[in-house]
This record gives sequence, structure tokens and C-alpha cells, in this order.
Amino acid sequence: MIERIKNADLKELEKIAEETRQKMVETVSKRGGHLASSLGTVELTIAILKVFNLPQDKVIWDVGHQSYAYKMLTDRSENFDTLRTLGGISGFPKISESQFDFFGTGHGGTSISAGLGMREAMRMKSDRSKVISVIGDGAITSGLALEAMNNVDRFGRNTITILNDNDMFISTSVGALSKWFSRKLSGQKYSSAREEIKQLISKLPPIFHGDKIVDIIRKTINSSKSLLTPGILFEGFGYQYVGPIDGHNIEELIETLNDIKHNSEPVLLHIHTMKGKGYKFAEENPRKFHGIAPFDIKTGEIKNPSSPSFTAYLADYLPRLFRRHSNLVAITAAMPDGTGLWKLQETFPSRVYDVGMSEGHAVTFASGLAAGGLRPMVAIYSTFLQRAFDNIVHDVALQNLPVTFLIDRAGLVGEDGATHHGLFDIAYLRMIPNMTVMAPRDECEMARMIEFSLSLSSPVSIRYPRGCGLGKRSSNRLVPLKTCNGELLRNGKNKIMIVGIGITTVFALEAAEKLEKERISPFVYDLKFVKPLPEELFELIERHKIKHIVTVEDGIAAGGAGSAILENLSTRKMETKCTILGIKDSFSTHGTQKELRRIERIDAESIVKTVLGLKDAEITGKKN
Ligand SMILES: Cc1ncc(C[n+]2csc(CCOP(=O)(O)OP(=O)(O)O)c2C)c(N)n1
Repeated sequence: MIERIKNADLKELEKIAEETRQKMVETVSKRGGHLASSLGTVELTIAILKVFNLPQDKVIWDVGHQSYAYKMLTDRSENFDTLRTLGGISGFPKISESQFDFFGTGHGGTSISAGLGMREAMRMKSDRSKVISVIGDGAITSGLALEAMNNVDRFGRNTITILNDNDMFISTSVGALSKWFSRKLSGQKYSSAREEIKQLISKLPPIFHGDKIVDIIRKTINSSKSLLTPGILFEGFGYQYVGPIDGHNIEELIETLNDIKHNSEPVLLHIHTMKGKGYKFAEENPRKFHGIAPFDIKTGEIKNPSSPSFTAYLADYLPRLFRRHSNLVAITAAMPDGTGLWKLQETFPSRVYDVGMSEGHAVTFASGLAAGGLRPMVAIYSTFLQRAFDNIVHDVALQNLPVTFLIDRAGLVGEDGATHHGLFDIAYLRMIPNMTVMAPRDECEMARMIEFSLSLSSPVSIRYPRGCGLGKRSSNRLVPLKTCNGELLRNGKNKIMIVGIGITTVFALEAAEKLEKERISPFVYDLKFVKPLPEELFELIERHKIKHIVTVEDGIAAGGAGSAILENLSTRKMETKCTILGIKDSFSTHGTQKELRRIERIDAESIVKTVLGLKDAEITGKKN
């Protein structure tokens, strides 16, 4: 395909763009995925492939959710219809997938840093090829991107940063930088003023041509450009600023890229694109089509709306909670939709802060709000909260401030794969002093935990998965949790106990049903609290003389909930054995949640197999 692009004239390139869009829409309508952003970068991808020599020159797609056209047009056209399926093409750039994926992305803000590093490595090898970082107007607002730009004047030679400005994050853009970027009008005014002055100069008598006055006028126009466009900001960082240009005009893109590719100074090319470009429904509602489940191409409607999720429940519940507690405030890092804060934002706009794609700032901002006497709730996906680890430790926990973390998409998320699984939060939160760590098994319990968190004056984390729990949804009369206790859900007849945490409690119950048919009757305990661990669990183990516990968690096994129990059994010198079912020491792939839970051996069948694999003595307590 790259060959076809290299040899194509403009008409042919436009045809390729159309074919690419069509195939992209067809595939995403079946597989789900990040459609709107990828539709916006079709022309840019074609222009990059036309002008640069890949794989010598390298491209890094920030976040990577806009790289579908790139995947198709480099080397993955034939199997693109396996997008986001088990064993199929990943929804994000992935080094192991293709020689054209130079850097794996998924979390935003990395492309400039990684690009500078990659370019520096090339410089050391006297390689003068280009590194091109494509970053959105959302991702460029993240602290990491700003830190990287602060180093552009030192390491940025032969790098090109393309700012793909579609005036949107997932939902509306926020922050001062967005306002800078939207100086489009000034940019247009600048272009027409420049044209007028050019024409005026050309009409001056020849005697003036080459004259100092004309020269001064030219220079003044050029330097005033950066005052009228966002250029001044980037020039301050050491970039040569080019643009803004139309990111859907292949001819203009190719011409501009050809111009700047010979410039060894760092260049920032500012392009304007439209999210959802070329597919009516995505153009009309780019927010819905940012990340979409399989849909009907003709109507744009989602095919099988899933059952209401933890997130949807939270969206309904939070406005009610906020009505009762006037000191509550909520923070999102550019994800009011994904985290379920959107209804709250509509109901109490002044009490919801969307701080942009900046998880670290979101957490420290929350600690400031808490120190000032408010009660903040920070809603961030598990995987993105990793970005704010030190902010949690140093700014919240060390100061023992009452901040509640609402951690969505905890566990295996499914089709988005390795970059988006939320597998580490239990491990990285339970080791932090002052932090309480909880996981609800259903939506109603999540609300109970949130209420409980308000009774504490220290940090609290509540983690819940993508999708739904047991489906208990009525919550008009919520009974808040009173103590840090779990819940014995099932009395067993044998000496074995299955301990679930959050959603895996549901699998533990299913497993117990199946085991009953095998004449094995386990206890089932819902841990609820990873930290502090329920004292009651150890009392139950002693009281019922439990020989073996099987713990199951939707998170990394190392340092997780099972690990915590094992540490405690050992400290207490208890002889009960413990088998930990959790994610092994590897990055889990993409596929459906169901497939992945099976592969990672945390589903009901795996629990059954584990129990059946135990020695009789461990199940019955009887010596052989
Ligand atoms: C660190 C991090 N936080 C949050 C996200 C979730 N996220 C994915 S795309 C996106 C918005 C990106 O906006 P922009 O860079 O403008 O790209 P666009 O989708 O508009 O093309 C967000 C917040 C992420 N991928 N990484």
C-alpha cells in the first residue's frame, strides 16, 4: 500500500482516502473502537506516507487511538477486520505488531518525549532520518507533553511535531492551551493580511524591490504571524511553527510536509481536522463515536446496548449524593463521559472540575481542595491513575487528606487491551499508608462504599470494573457500610473457602454452584476491603478450620489482594494454605472480557478447576 501511495497522483490519493474511510467505518461498526479520531487522520496518514520514508523515518501516534488508517495503509490492511479481537490487530500502536509501529501508545502525552529520545538515539548513530510525533490538542495539554516540549530546543533537531487540532478532547476541550489553539480566526486573518501586503509589495515600482523597507515589511509580517497564531507559544519552546493548515487537504499537507522535511530545526506543524470526518453520524456526534461499541452503519445506533454498567449507575447516583452533601466536589481528567461524571456536571456544574488530560494535576488539585476543607472525589480509570502515583502518595496519603478515588475500568477491560487494562491499582494502592482500598461486587455496593468513604477522614480508593456487576440496582435506601468487614456469602460444608474481591466474588459464587454438583461445598467470602483486611476473615478461617483458601482477583497477582491475605496468614502463623488466582506476571492482551478472564484463569471455570485440583485432605480436612 505504501508503494501505491508513493506512485499515486492527487486523484488516486483521494480515492485511497475514501476507500480507507469506508473500510474503517465497516470494521469499527462490527468490532467497536475509536472511530471519530481515526477518521480525522486519514489524509494526514496518507501525506506522511507519501512524503517520508518509513521505516527509516519514524512516526509516533500519541494515545494511538487515531492510528487505524495508519495500520491499514502500512501493512495491516488484509487483517484489519480482526481489529481488537483476540489474536487480531490491536486498537493501539504496538511495537510487536508491525515494523511500522515504532512506539507503543495508549496513554496520552508520550509522543514528544519518546520522539526526542528516539531521535537522540538516531543522532548517536549518525542517522539523520526524521521522527514525527502526531499529538492531539488534548494530549498536548498533559504535563508530560509540556515537559517534553521544554526539551525540544536541546534534542529536537530533525523532529517534527504535528499538532492535530480538532478542537475536542473526548468531549469538549478545556484549559488555556485550547484557547490558544482556537486562535484560528486570527490565523486566517493573518493569512489574508499577508496576501494583501504581498500583493501591495508586488505593485510597488521595481525601484523598491530588494529595498530595505520591503525587507523590513516582510520580516515584520513573518514575525507578527506568531503573535496572531498559536505560534508564539511553540516558538518559545524552540520550535519553528508552521500552520495552521487544513488537515483534510492532501495537496496542502504534502506540500507543507515536503517543505519542512528538509529543515533540521524542530518544527511544529499545526493542522486543523474534524473529528469523525467523512461519516455523517460521527461528524454529528464525535463524542459518541470517540470510542464506540459495534453499531449499525445506516443509523449510527449501537447494536446491542449493554446492560447498565457501574459507570451508568454512578452517573445516576452522584447527583443524588451531591444534593445531600454540600461540601462534595468531583474531578475528572478529561473524561466526564467515561467516568460517569457527566450528569453531575450538568446538575452541579460549579462542583465538577474537568482539569484536562492531566491525572497528576487532578490528584494534587484534589488534595488542595481537601486541604481547603472540601471533600473531593477523583474519578479516573485505573490505568490512567498510574500516571498520578506519586501525587497519591505524597500529596494525598502522606498528608492524610480525605480524598475518595473512584477508580473505573479496574481489571481486564477487554478489547482496548494491554494499555488500558487496570490491573495494578490494588497492588500500588494497598501499600500506601493511610489508604483504604475497597472493591464492590455490584453497583449498589459501590454506592454504599462511597457513602462509607465519607465517614472517614483519610484517603479511600474504590475500584470497579468495566461493565456491570450482579445487577443489583435499587438504591433508594442505601445502608452505608459500618465497619471494615467483608461478607460471608455462602456457608460451606467443606474446609475450603473461595475469597472474591469485587467482581470476582460473582465468579466465586458461580464456581461454588458448579462445585456443589461435584459434591464439594466451599465457603464463599466477599472481601470488600483489601485494606484494612477484614479481621473477620481470619476469625472465620479459624472457626471453620479452613484448610485452603482460593483467592480470586481481577488484577495483578503480585502484591494484590491474595498476596495481602497470604502475608497475613504468615504473620499470624496460621497454617491455612492459599492459592492466588490473579493476573500473572505479563501484560494481558486484547479480546473480550470473557475471553481474557478465561485466559487469565480468574473466571468461574478456572476457580472450579483449581479447587478440583486440590488434594482431598485440603477440601475435606480429613487426613488420608
Ligand atoms: C494519560 C491518559 N489519560 C486519559 C486518556 C483517555 N483519553 C483517550 S483520548 C483522550 C482525548 C484525546 O484528545 P486529543 O489528544 O485531542 O485527541 P482526539 O481524540 O481529539 O483526536 C483521552 C482523555 C488517555 N488515553 N491517556
